[in-house]
Amino acid sequence: APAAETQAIGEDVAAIRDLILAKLKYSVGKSVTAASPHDWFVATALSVRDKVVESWLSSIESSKRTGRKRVYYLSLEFLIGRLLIDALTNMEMIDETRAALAELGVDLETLREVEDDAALGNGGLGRLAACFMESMATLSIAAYGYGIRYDHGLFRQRIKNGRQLEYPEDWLSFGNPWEFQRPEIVCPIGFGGHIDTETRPDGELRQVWHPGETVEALAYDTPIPGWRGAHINTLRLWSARAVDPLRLDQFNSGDHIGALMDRVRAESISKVLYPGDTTPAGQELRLRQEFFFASASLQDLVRRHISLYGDVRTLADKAAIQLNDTHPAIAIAELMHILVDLHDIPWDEAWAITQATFSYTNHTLLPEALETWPVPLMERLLPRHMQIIYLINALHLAKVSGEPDATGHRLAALSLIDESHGRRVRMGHLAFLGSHKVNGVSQLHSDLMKTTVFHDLESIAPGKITNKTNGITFRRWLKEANPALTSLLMEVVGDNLLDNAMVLEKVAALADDSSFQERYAAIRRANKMTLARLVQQRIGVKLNPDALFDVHIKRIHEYKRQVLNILEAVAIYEEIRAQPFRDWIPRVKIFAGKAAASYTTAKLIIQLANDVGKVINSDPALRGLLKVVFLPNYNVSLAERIIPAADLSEQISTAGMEASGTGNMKFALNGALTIGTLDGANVEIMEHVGSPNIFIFGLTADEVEAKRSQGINGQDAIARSPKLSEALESIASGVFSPDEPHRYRGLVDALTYHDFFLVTADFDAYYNAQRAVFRRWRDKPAWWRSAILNTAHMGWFSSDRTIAEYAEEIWNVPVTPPGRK
Ligand code: 26Y
Repeated sequence: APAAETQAIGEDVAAIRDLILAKLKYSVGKSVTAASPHDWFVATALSVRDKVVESWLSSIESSKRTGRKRVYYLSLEFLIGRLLIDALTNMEMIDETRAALAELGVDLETLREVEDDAALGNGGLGRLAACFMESMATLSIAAYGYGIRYDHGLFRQRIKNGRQLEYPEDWLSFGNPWEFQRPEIVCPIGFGGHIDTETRPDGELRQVWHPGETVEALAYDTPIPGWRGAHINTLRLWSARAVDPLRLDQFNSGDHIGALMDRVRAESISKVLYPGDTTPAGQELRLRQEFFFASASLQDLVRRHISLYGDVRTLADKAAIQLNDTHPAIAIAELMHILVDLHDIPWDEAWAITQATFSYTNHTLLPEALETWPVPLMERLLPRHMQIIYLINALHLAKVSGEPDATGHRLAALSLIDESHGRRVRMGHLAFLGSHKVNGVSQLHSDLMKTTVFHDLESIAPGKITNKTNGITFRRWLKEANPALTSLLMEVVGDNLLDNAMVLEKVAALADDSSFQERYAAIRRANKMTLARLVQQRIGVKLNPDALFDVHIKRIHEYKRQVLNILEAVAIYEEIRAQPFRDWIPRVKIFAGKAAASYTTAKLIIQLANDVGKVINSDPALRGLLKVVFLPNYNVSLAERIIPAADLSEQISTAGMEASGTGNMKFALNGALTIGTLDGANVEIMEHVGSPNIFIFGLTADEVEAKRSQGINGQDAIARSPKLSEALESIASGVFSPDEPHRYRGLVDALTYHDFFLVTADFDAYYNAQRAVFRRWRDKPAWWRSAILNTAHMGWFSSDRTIAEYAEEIWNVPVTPPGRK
């Protein structure tokens, strides 16, 4: 670098060092000698936060000044992870900050590790919201995320005797340096009560809702910097608070606990992410959460619109509201309530504004995840909103009942009310009707939406369903997770890689270049060493970094078929024992993921993975050729460690069931080869990386449907496959659970007689695909060629591309790609 530049960097480092020292002293209140790593973390976070705030205030000012249309992303989940490295990366301060800390004898990597993950999400849907927030800022879209500030995010998972135990997560216990409390922004949220009819001055009638109970929503803002810090958006999370802190009379009369009852009840709304909803009390709490944050967000954005533009009727010109699944769909009824009841807008006009403002993303076709709420619960908790939903439904059904094909069957399918098992409100239907666009998250998923759950609704609104294939932010999932690979790639494509991911295509020209292959492979090797150290620390299992790292990390669910993977491990285990001296390929199967606390089968699958690992890892006959490890407490920051060290990415869901997947993209970008079904975005990944560079196997979505209609008994498939029957037999007979031989009898019986996820039907195809993986692995130049081509062709899966599509085709807002400063 030229001397002037070096000197400028030197000055930057000194200034950052002084700022960190000032923060440590005056904001943390610690001296250099007394400071813990956490103190240094806070001081460093606060110093980068200063730069973020500088740019944040000008972003807000400029959006105001230019009258920009705003995008509101409503999501019950934001699975953010850690923010220190992310903020430093996007503010382009990471090298200088690392150097400044080094001068103080502090290691940035140590500080990275002390930050708690913000785990305000369950899985893919929540992580997508976090990637989208980052890309919206990167593209200078004036966007707000709205959600709930859960006191406790996704539970902490521990594994004891192979079993999952859930513990409360407590991310706020050491404070949160990234957020700003906004005590002046408080929205009243009503529940229950009754409705009066009033006559307006103009003689029209007006419905007035008098809630029986009110809680307050308190705003907390977190700035979200885009790449190069050019634009900063706001994530506004709501915390629930009681109107009165306690009942003083009751407290003074000696009932100290009773005096706090109302407060506990109110504050329970933002207490935990996804409270168990297997009980009626749990279901009610979940609905209260949904309305709480939808209402607060709508009140807040309508207030902002009116203060800027004076007239709520122009809302749709200046605001686009995206519903992340149906969880916030009650916002549609809430906007109608605000427009019709509070602003006296005529119904039809209010409905037009609502439809023009809202759009809805669907993330799953699984029937158990399609939200419906019992009508009696809605009537009790949200009486006015239930009335509004009935009116929306009546007008909607009146429109279609005139059509020639309006049979009772069709009207029942179109209705907002499902009458088939008690009366329930279909939130997907409400979201569909109240939106101008509805999208799926991969091409296959969007196509399936039109033929399955939304078939009838699509027929009365052709063209409303569109596709927006998911993406991931390359800042986090390439640069922050895999800095060494990012540097290598930048040498080839230039340092605008994170501005325009499509430049990655240039890397394809080097796929066969042996010296490039060597450097690419060396980076993988180093990442595997790092992961091996972490595995050793966390679970005490020693891994061979030259083994093939075969990785299956995601929520544990039957449709994701971790069992299929475990069965292959068991089959290979038996083979190695039978023929120990064939030239086996050393392999490590890595699993991680959480099971919902109430999902018994998923928890049994975790136990099976652990039990199988225990036997295999300690069998000397294997001489380390096969290891099976289950890493506890999977979260965003663990994913950032595992993905860059993966050779093989397991994406093996039953075709038609995984809406998209986004982990699949993170792996392929980092150069893992995928073994997968033609499901979700795997289909598009195959189209981009080329079918020779991905291992596709198994039934297609159409074949799954056909097969299921013939029955889901697994006996034939098992009888046809000696390897499968042997593996099932050893699991069922207790080879892996000697302390309780029948532990997996039920699981194996289910696969044998009622194999809904078609594990047995796909086993041989999967087994053979794994052998094709081995053949490629043996041919190292061919393996690395495929890996490099995966990286090279993944640019399209940047969430910048996804967000640009939403901006143009759904939100009607301009985007400004980031540029070099
Ligand atoms: C209402 C409750 C039962 C519920 C809570 C959370 C239902 C669904 C969810 C979460 C769903 C989810 O994470 N879906 C995933 O969304 C990703 C982002 O689009 C997809 O990539 C992934 O395939 C899909 O399973």
